[in-house]
Amino acid sequence: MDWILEARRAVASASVDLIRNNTVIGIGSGRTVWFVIQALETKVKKENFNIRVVPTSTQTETLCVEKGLPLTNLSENPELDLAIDGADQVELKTLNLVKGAGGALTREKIVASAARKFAIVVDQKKIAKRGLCVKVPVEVVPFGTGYIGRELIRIGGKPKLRERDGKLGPVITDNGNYILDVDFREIRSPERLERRLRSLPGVVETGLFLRMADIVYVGRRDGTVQILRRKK
Ligand code: A5P
Repeated sequence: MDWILEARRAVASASVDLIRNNTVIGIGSGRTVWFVIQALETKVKKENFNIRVVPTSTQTETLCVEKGLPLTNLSENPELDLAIDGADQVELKTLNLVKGAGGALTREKIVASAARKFAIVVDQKKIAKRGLCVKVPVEVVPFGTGYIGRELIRIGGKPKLRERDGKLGPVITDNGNYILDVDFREIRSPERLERRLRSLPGVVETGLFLRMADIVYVGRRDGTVQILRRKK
C-alpha cells in the first residue's frame, strides 16, 4: 500500500501551506499527522518562521519536541490560528468526521474547537460518499463503563472496550479514561446520535466531529491532492 504513504506525505505538505508566520497551531495525532510534523519542521526552518504548537497527545508532543517545534498550551493560548489533524472517516457532503482511532479524540476536539480554522489530512479510502459508517470511539470515565456500555446497546450500538496488544487490560487515554469503540453500522443522523451519547453521564467525549472541519486535503491514489471545503 505504498500509495497511502505517498498520499500522507502529499497531504501533509499541502496542508502546511496554510501556516503563516507568528501563529499558534494545534497539531493532531496519528500516522498522517506524523508527516505533517515533518513538513512543518521543514517549513519552519526554510522560512525561518516563528510558530508555536499545541499537541493533542503525548505521542505528538514527543514528536514535536524531537523536531524542535516550540510547544505551548491552551492556558497560554486559548485561541489557535489553525489546527491540523487526521481522521478515520470523512463524509463527502458535509465534511463531518469520525476520529479517535488513536485514542486522542478528547484533546483533538478541544484543540479543533479552539482553532479559527480546522484542516484535515486523509487518504481517499477515508472518504464516505453515503454517510459515516465506521465505529465511533467514545471516551468514558472508567467507573461508568458498564452502565454506559448497557445504554449504548439500548440505543442500537455494539460497544467494545478498546484493548491493545502488548498491554494487559483496557487502553488508558492521556486523560486517564477508557475507550469504547461502538459499531452503529450506518449513522443516519449523526447530530441526534451525538446528542444521545453526550447525554450519558460518564461519557467524556465522542469521536463524532460534526460541522467542524473547514478544509479537507484528500491524498489520491494517482498522487494528486484534492481539496474539499465545507459549505457554510
Ligand atoms: C487519533 O485519535 C485520531 O483521531 C487520528 O487523527 C485518526 O485516527 C487518523 O489517524 P491516521 O492518520 O493514523 O489514520
